[in-house]
Amino acid sequence: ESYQKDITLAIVKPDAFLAAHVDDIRQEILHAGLQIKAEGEFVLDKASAELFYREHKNRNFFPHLVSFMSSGPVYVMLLSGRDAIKKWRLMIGPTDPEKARKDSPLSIRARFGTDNTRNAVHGSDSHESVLREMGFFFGNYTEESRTPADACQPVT
Ligand code: DGI
Repeated sequence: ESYQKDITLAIVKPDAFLAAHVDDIRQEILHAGLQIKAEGEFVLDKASAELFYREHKNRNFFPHLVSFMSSGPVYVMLLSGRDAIKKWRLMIGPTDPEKARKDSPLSIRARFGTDNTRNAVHGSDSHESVLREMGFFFGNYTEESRTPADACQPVT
């Protein structure tokens, strides 16, 4: 269904949040013709970061990833618009900012990312991920026993 391509979840990670890039990134999203349907600042505790990235739990970089993602506030946005998943993935660029600077120099990770861990932003990679991830932050998620409603503090 075309609907499946039309929402995605964007996260400004702690590095880009700390560097005050949230407003720039928000503006780029809107200029690209995507809408922001829900948004908010969150602080992930370690258990929430582990749950969010649990598909990587056996990777050697997992502890580093989890401590980074729980090191400070993140800014989460639910985006909608035609081909939102693909569009946002193109805007953010490759996972590794070094590769991004070579292959996709205008991408967000090329401009704001530092290394494989501190890569500025997240984008969902599939519709299944969108559903899981949006529930994680914005509710209506029943598959998991633990959600940010229990574990994350929205910052006001
Ligand atoms: O969807 P992406 O964020 O582009 O990439 P992913 O889902 O494969 O990995 C999720 C995050 O895990 C990624 O944004 C940064 C971290 N990561 C992935 N691969 C590596 C990595 N971190 C390190 N240090 N080394 C890696 O090879």
